[in-house]
Amino acid sequence: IGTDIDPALKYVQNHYAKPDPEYYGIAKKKNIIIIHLESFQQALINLRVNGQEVTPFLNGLYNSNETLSFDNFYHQVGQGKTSDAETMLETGLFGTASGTFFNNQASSNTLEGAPAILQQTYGYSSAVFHGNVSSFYHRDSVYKNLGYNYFFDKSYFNSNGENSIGMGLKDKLLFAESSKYLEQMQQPFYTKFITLTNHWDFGLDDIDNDGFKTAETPDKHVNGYFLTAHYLDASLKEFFEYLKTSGLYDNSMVILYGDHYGISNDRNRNLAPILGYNQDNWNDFDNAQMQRVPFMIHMKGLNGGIRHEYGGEIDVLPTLLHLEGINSSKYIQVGTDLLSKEHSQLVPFRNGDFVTPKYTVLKNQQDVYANKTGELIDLKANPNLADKVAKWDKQVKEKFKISDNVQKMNLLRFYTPLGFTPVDPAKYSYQHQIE
Ligand code: GP9
Ligand code: MN
Repeated sequence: IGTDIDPALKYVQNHYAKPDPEYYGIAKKKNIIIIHLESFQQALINLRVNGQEVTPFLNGLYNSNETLSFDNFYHQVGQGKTSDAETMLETGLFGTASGTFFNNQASSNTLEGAPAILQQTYGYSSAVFHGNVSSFYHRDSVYKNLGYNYFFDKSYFNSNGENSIGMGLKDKLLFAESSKYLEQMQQPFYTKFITLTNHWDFGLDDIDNDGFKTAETPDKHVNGYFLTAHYLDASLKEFFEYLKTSGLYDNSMVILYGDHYGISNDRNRNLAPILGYNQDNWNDFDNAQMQRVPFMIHMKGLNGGIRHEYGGEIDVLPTLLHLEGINSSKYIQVGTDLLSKEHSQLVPFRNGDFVTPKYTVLKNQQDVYANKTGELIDLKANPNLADKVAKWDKQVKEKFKISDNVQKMNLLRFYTPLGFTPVDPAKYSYQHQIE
């Protein structure tokens, strides 16, 4: 029957990955600052263009021993792009197979999201900062449904003239102008900064270029991508300086992630030479490799390092809850804690392709590549591997089915986790100032 939450509950129980005691609860009641790096791919990390580091600040963070950095972390968005990344991070469920969960169901479905869980468990306040209008992706109503106390959208900032580019406020201004709101928030807080300048079509005003000499490929969007990523990086440097001088740094955990690719597959050949690859041999396997995005957890005193576990955006919320010392097993979330010894390293893409530590499986199991060599494997000559691939494919389909059914049939209205109070969106109101 369509209203049955039991398969989802059973799925979550059977797939729960219990936390590593070394990390469980280490960020309890710390402020949480999530930084959504728009269109930011892992390939930018440690990359040099014309001898200059594209993202020197992020590289420093990535290589810091107070950062847990992941170098095999993939985006898992579908058509909902940014909003799918938000769906996964806030709710532990995927975006929908087609269409956009935020635009369609997220305003009316029952959600059991991160802001509500953190508020109810430890009294966190919560806010989103973003330089686009509040109606985009229906964020205005979805955030209420997630239990966000505040939404500082474009209307809170002066985005006139040179202050904006592309879809809205420039990142440096977003961070600088948000501080007056951030420092007034009741602590501990859970906040999310959704950056915007590193968004297609990667335009940057000359006044915002600090002298970075970008690539000169035949693709002006690829060239622009390095410039806007470099600008985003500088905005983060300034924000961290602010966090340190304000003292917020000392009791905050900062989580940074790239939401999805910036350069689409049909343009990757133009990117290839900059990354040191031969563009003539570029293929689907290489495209799949490019779906890696950064995931970093930074906190003063953290025992960090670069981790090689495979994972994706769906795994962030269980990871975050365990860092907070909250057992995630009573919530309907289909990912697993990246820091758990029991973490599942089978990483599905929203189109059904998937990656494991050893293989990349594309086109409905038709193309199976060995990650180490990039070679296509003949499954007919490898029946054992063929069986494994078929088994993984079943697991991927099951994971999506559980997630999709919860959203399609609004199943969380039939299941309130012990101790959780359903969110009443009517209790939230955001005053969007008129410019
Ligand atoms: C829009 C911004 C970009 O406000 O978050 O969304 P995207 O186009 O990347 O989905
Ligand atoms: Mn995006």
